[in-house]
Amino acid sequence: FDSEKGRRGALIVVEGLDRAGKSSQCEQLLHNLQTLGHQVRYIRFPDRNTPIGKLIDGYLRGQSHLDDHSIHLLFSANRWEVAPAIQELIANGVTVIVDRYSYSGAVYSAAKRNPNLSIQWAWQPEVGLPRPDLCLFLSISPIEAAKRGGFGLERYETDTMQKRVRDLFQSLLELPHNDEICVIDAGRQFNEVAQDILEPVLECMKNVDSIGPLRRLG
Ligand code: Z5A
Ligand code: MG
Repeated sequence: FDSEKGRRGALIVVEGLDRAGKSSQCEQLLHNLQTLGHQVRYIRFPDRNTPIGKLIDGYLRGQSHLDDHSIHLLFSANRWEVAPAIQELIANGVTVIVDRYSYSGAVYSAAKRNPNLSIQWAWQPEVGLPRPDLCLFLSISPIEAAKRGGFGLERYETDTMQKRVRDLFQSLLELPHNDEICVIDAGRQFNEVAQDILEPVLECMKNVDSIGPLRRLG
């Protein structure tokens, strides 16, 4: 459909706080775009199925211990191993929806407050990865998030970590160069949130030619 028009795909990232509904909204967005006839793929990070992803999964479940820098670089490596496939899909006119990306990568590691692991350090391995054309940030209050299922099972799911992550994401959103970020109030009804996501995504896909070729994170 899109490739007939010779248009590249768009790189759409969905980021946000825990239990904001990222994964369920990504599935819904995939469905909505496919129904409209677009070529779309859905990718999530961490991708727990690759050899690197399996190490990350064991760590998150508390089955292994890794140095903070080491696990940080594994999360980044997990993105780098998928980056060529993302680039190829985009070049072939396929829009790629990505569930969590470099922003989660930098923020969760920095939230550990390891004195030798600043957010600046944490960002460096992300430099050069495909840059999102649009990043939807799903925002939710701690009270709303706590009402949703499955909390407290993995390593970072503690109140202290969640608060720090919230503050760090907030400071990232306030940086002036992040013009591709669109904040969505994810504490509402599922369908309302889905509609709020679909509009800017369709707009981005339509205007992707004016952005030019896929950019890289700087
Ligand atoms: N991490 C990292 O440290 N470094 C990195 O580079 C990356 C990640 C990429 C695992 O990630 C951990 O890895 C994560 C960050 C860290 N640590 N923490 N904490 P993950 O993506 O695998 O985490 P997850 O298990 O998928 O949880 P999540 O992403 O936080 O959840 P979500 O995707 O945002 O929400 P959901 O699964 O779609 O929905 C949660 C529940 O809420 C579910 O029962 C839904 O049915 C319900 N829901 C969704 N929307 C609504 C609305 N609108 N109303 C009511 N209920 C709703
Ligand atoms: Mg998720």
